[in-house]
Amino acid sequence: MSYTMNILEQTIKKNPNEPEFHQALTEILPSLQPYIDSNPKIERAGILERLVEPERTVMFRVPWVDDSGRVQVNKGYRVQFNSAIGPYKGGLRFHPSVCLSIIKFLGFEQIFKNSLTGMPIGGGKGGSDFDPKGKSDREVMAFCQSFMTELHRHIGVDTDVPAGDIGVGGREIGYMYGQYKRLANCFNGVVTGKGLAYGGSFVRTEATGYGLVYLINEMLHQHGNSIEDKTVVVSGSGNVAIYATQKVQQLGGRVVALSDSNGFIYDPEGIDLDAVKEIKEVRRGRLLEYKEQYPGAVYTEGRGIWNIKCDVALPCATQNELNESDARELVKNGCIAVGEGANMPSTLEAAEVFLKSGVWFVPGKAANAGGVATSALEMCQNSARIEWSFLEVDHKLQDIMVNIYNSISEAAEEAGQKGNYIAGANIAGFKKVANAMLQQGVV
Ligand code: NDP
Ligand code: 2IT
Repeated sequence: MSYTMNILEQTIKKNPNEPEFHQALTEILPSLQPYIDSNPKIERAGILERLVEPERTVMFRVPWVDDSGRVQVNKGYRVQFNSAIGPYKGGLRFHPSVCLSIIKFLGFEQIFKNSLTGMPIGGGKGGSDFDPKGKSDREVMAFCQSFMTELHRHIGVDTDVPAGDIGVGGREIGYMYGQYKRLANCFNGVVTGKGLAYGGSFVRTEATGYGLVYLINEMLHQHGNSIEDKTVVVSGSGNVAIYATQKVQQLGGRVVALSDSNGFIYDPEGIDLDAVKEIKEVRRGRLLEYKEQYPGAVYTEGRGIWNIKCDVALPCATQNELNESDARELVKNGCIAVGEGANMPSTLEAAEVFLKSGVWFVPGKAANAGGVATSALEMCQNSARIEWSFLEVDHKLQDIMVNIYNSISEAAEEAGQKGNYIAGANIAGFKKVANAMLQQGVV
């Protein structure tokens, strides 16, 4: 059995009941074999044995008091996966589905993603099974303060720098940062995604969605095509989906559908993003409300967004939201490109369908890396105590996304798998981390 398959099998056995982590391992490890074959030092130094085991995992209790005076308790997590190339960096997710398996899959992916950005950041992820939906501002604040009361002792500007993810946006980051500052008696850049008034960076809010579209547009350009005039389906209607939609529209494409966890909206005229932003960002409402303003739009309860005909599909909601039959339907309807704004939104089988059908498929660790890359730019500005303009940060983001596309494309070609951006992203991300680990000895 090959080295990578052996590690895959052993790691799955050692970590039972972690299906999402197993899925990420299965997607990544076997694709590294060609690179490892030509670099035998990697196996001798036990790089993979070490890479699959988080350097540290913190799990803790988060007690807080709800508006009716009752004590509530949630689970808190921070998985500090790998610090070979920089301090642990990665978001915090607040969603009822959060468990160790989900945080480990996200943390493991983050190692490769962060390496691809070219910035000095290691991989980590955290979160809680807390559900911000339907909670008052005061309840969200109480939860965030309690969460940070424990987390603060494990993080630091040169140790671990959290940010947002599902269920964690500007409001939650603000409450957590306020509590950190109070406990640590220190004003620094320990979290990213901060408000512009207290150390946040321009473009961080937009970065993941914008970066996704910059990368997909670059890929289309290099194939003699572009996003202009394309019909695009975007899933989700949160941070990533909203700013991906905005960038597609700015570049002349037409987004005809968005979704949330209840259903999806189809507006053949093109989605009115201001209406969506008002519903989602201001009222924290449901996408169903879009129909009140646009009776011509069709709202469908449940799954089914991938049955809508499109040229480009951008899954931007959550893991495993696009399965094999969705992929077949997209291919049948003439979809030419898929860019993952979310982390691991396509199942292994769906990704296989895209590869076999010749659809240009860019996995999340490359396509959505603009968010964490801009977080790293926020860290730079905080350390230097300076502020770059919107245009400066936006240009840096564009350069980073073009570089990522070039490096995953070259790595795929070097591995003899031209156009396989899954293998390309995994190998390109792995190289730098493996080299750093080799140089640092057995730690
Ligand atoms: P948000 O919380 O802002 O939005 C999430 C969206 O996805 C909402 O529309 C939500 O619907 C939907 N969604 C969440 N969970 C589910 C589910 N289980 N089933 C169906 N729909 C669901 O999160 P983000 O936009 O920040 O994150 C979206 C994805 O992008 C995630 O995979 C995240 O890991 C990834 N990502 C985020 C980055 C960032 O900078 N924020 C960076 C890189 C990747 P509803 O409102 O009904 O819950
Ligand atoms: O999945 C991700 O890359 C994020 N949620 C963003 C992480 C970050 O540190 O900005």
